[in-house]
Amino acid sequence: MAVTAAPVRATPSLRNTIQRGLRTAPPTAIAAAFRLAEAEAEAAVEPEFRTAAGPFGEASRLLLLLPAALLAAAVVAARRVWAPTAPAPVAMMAVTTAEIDAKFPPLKNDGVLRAIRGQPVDRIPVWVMRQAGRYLPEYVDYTKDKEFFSRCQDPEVACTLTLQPFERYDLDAGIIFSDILVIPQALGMEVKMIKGQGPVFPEALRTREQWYKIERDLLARVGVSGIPDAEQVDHVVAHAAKLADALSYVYDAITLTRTRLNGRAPLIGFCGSPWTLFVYAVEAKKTKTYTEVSKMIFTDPEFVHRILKVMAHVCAEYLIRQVKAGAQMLQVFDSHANVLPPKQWREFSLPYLTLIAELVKKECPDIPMIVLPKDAPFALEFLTDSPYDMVSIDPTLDLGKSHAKLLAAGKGVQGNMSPTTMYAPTAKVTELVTEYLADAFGDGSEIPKRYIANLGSGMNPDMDPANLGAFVEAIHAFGKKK
Ligand code: 1CP
Repeated sequence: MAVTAAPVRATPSLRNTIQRGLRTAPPTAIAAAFRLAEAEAEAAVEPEFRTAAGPFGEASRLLLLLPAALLAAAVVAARRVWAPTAPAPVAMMAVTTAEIDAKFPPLKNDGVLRAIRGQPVDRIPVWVMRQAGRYLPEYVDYTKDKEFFSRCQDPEVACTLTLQPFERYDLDAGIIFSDILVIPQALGMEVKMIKGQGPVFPEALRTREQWYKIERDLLARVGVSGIPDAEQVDHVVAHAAKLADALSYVYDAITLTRTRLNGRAPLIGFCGSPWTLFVYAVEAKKTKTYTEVSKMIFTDPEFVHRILKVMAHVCAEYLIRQVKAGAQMLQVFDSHANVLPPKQWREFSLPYLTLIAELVKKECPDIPMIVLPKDAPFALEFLTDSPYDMVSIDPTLDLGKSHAKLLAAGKGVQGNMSPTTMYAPTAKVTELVTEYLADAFGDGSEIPKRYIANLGSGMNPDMDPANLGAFVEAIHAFGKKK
């Protein structure tokens, strides 16, 4: 009888049956087990039976494959015992904001929270981006001998800087003094804030080998080693909560600041979007072309997704910890949303923004969340049915139309006066703000629902502090009977 050299293979249906039974095992382990089992079975079969169908047809083939199947199951089971698979994240008890509120002084001004929930407010609430910053002489004076990230890492300093603008303005929210780049730092990347240049990563993130090492080092921090490169990512994700411990200085700053705010206004916690953090880490310094991230998304999208997945899980855990430390609302900055064409934004940013909000809301169901897709007007329509409560819009969008659109979707709008307004003479600022609100909302006979006023990208170092005072007052005056 002619003997063919056709290798023995598990039939697809048999393979499926076993795979269904072993769904909890990682696919790579199952594939490896099958390869091993097939080789074993083939070696054990007498040569005359090694034909495509065998002398007794398909039945004998299945019979021959039984030991292979059993062996596959045994190998998978053994692997699970000897090499631990990524643990399932520990289910946490959901925490309500009321439980956290009980630990802090009562809130005297809840305007922003009421606006996010769609409750009536007696004035438009307002805060601005970079309200703690170099436009304030007291900020310059207090920080002159303190390196940028050391300010973020010292809760006393971060608290002082967050509270400084409250000495001057009747603000409706404070944002904790920190930076979006503390996450890459916490993941083990070096970030320097260089005067005149902004953030710089001395080692740009460009290769899989660099990222695998970052994952390996993160796992070593939580006592896990010996995981193959391909499987590391799931282990890192499973340990995201523990990895967020590295940012305990932010949580301490939040607790201290909320206590010292003494209920004057809610405190905002924040993080950067995974995509935005990825851009900073890969480009490494200021860029106008975004060459490196663009090359990466079009040549190795799977690798990009792997990084974004880790970032998203760590961001979510970081935000959850900020809430537990006292943050009363959260904002996610997708500051580099504009780098992506709309289709690619839907692939590389939106799913991770959504994942963050879902993970946070699972554990902190009633925490208000705002998302800022900067300079990406196309993003608005995709955020109307996202888990975010409010979208922060930039000055490229029409306030009235965006507000109506989001209101119809049960969400609110934050934004979006152009910061260039702050270069007008102080008296003119009042006029411009009144006009801008009237254009969007009419004569002011009603205070718009679900609206928080804000100022584009915020205050620049060369802006007059008096103009922010005029801005805040004019916002508050809108809709008030003269
Ligand atoms: O009041 C506040 O807003 C202070 C807290 C805060 C926030 C919310 C700071 C302090 N940074 C941020 C967020 C942040 N950081 C964003 C998102 C907001 C945005 O899109 O503008 C971004 C992109 C960063 C990264 C960053 N930090 C840059 C680069 C900006 C760019 O164009 O790429 C720079 C220059 C910084 C430094 C920084 N962070 C914060 C301040 C006050 C400063 C300026 C440095 C200083 O005043 O000493």
